[in-house]
Amino acid sequence: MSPSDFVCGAVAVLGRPNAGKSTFLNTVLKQKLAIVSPRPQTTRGSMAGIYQDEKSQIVFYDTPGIHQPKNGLSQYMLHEVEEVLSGSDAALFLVDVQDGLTEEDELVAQWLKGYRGPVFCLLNKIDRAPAGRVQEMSGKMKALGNWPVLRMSALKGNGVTEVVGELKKILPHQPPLFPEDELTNKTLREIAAEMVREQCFLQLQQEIPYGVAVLLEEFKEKQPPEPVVIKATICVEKDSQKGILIGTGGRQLKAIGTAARREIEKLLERKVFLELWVKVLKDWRKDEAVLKKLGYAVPKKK
Ligand SMILES: Nc1nc2c(ncn2[C@@H]2O[C@H](COP(=O)(O)OP(=O)(O)OP(=O)(O)O)[C@@H](O)[C@H]2O)c(=O)[nH]1
Ligand SMILES: [Mg+2]
Repeated sequence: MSPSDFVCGAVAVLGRPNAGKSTFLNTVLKQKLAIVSPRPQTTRGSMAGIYQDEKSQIVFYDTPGIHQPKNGLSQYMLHEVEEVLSGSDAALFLVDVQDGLTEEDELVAQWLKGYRGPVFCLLNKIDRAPAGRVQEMSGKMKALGNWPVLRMSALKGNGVTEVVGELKKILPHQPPLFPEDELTNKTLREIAAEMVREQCFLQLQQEIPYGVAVLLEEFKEKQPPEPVVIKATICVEKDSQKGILIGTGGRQLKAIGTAARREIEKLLERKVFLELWVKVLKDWRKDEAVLKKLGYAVPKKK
């Protein structure tokens, strides 16, 4: 194969919150990297997942769900989407077929109005919708943007290979952007912190997960069979949330820690010792200085 036969490009994975973007990233990579929960706005930053085979390298960028911004954290999330979109060769617009066309889907379509690259609309969660609904959504999406429409279940894997196949037809012919064995642009430390946050999204009720941020304090790899030692602080916005997060007799925090440790152990394929602390950072989502400290600040324009 000559180098000019190699296909490589960056692909933005976009959609409203909860459409299944992070699930898609994990399925296409056959590896759990991005955190997933049934709640909208789980993902806060972009993450590259690098798909590779003999003839191609596709750098998929998972992004936060597009929504109407409410606070400093929202602004950061949307800035992450903008950055990915402006650097991508193609975009995937994921739609949840269960809910029909929503206002947020229309907002995503607005974002794509000025986009120059090719767009595919992916009707996701077809395992959850009758064929008639999928057909109806297909018509609505064509009317909205006239993009090619594909159907898939990111969760079950149906249709995912076809998406990769379609991308290979339109991505540029150029050498790989990343080294062959690279899977993501995030560090293991960053992913481990996200896995703690994921458990907060899965285990805590109501608004509490939205006010959670995780700071990784220590990540020490020792000689196996010694475990990797990870220490992290879970930050919440209010004193009352601290008590709920810890739970009676520390049970809630322990449950979060146990589940997160298991996920991190799968990722690292090693034993992990995970220690969690809880701290209150009052209304941090509205505080620019704290947002910066947590890595959620929009960079200032030069
Ligand atoms: N049944 C079904 N559920 C799915 C499918 N894809 C995703 N889900 C579920 O939908 C929920 C949201 O999935 P995510 O991958 O976190 O969605 P997201 O678009 O990344 O959401 P945000 O990060 O909040 O923007 C989770 O409960 C997933 O298990 C699918 O194809 N079928
Ligand atoms: Mg996500």
